[in-house]
Amino acid sequence: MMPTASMGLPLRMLGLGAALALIAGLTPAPSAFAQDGAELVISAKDHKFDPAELAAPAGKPIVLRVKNLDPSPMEFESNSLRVEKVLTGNGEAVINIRPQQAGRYDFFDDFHASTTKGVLVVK
Ligand SMILES: [Cu+2]
Repeated sequence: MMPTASMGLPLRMLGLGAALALIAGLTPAPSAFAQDGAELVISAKDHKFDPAELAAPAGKPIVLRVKNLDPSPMEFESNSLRVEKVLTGNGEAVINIRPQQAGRYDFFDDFHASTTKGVLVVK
């Protein structure tokens, strides 16, 4: 019994460490992943993106942090980037985008598609 019990604790601690590492990866501090690419932040308020235009380097992974500052849910969506993510009211999400070629990539809030639009410029 004793060897099993004493081995169980380090395993649980390892699990906690991995969980903390995951949480740490969601903080604004630059992660190893972001150092290779770009980390961008965008918010939506009164159903408008701020900023409405984002810029990122071509050929590098992009980490996009989306903050919904409105009390109603939104869906961050881009057909060209193949991204679709629902956010709760006042919710936040981190979206990992694959390296892209230079170009303009439209995105929008699919729940408010006529008012909430933006573009990611990759160059
Ligand atoms: Cu959608």
